Amino acid sequence: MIGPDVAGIAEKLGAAADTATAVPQLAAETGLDVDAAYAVQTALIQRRVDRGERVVGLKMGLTSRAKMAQMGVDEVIWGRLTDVMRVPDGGTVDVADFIHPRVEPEVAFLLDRLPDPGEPVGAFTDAVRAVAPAIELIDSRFADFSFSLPDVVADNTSAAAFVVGPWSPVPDGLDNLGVLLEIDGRVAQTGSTAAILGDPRRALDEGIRLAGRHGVRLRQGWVFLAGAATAAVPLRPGAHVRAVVEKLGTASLRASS
Ligand code: OOG
Ligand code: MG
Repeated sequence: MIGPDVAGIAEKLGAAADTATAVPQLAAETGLDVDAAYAVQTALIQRRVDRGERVVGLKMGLTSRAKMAQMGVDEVIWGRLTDVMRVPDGGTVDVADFIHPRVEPEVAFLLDRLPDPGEPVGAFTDAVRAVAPAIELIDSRFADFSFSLPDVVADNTSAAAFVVGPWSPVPDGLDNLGVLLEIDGRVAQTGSTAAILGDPRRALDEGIRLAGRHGVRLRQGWVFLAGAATAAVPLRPGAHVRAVVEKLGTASLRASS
């Protein structure tokens, strides 16, 4: 049997992102399973690397029930972050660059000395040099922001842009910090870091394990987004977005009008 056209699907999803044009879901029609979807994601990232982008980190998706419920997919997934996706803290994004952008509050880790694949993570403070509040801007390339598990994996887990706030040393507990997402000074979502797999530190174990299955090893100096603590909120032109994480501070971005 001939498998799905990995290169062709990657080209289609890459072009959809480049032109900010939604495409219909494709996994069911092309027989794409989760493993083949990660192969598409790899090809999609290679396409970016070929034009000069650099992989600078890894992101987890659907690590909270709030997100699983919002998206109707109940598996933890991971995707790649590149330098071009990074927006400086307080920076501005152009909503016209995206199809239907949404923002969500996250916790970021700055990776340090990581264990070899297959070894336990050991001390979190060895593996992570610093932590920060973060905002992820997600933008599914699928129409209506609606997808199956292999669709969203192939689409690099909707990754589009991210903002990392100021780094702090790893605090004693990360497992129950209050999280707020504010839009134009109004609270849009509230949650806790406990929503992220019970403790966002667990997201790192999952990231190492799940990416390792596909031969991807996390690197020192990479940014790691542990996953949203709340549901995502549409980003409107002109909006000012702040993610506030107790003990860690604030990350912010603006959408051009
Ligand atoms: C998939 C990506 C989910 C998260 O933090 O849970 C994600 C999506 O919701 O489009 O990034
Ligand atoms: Mg996210």
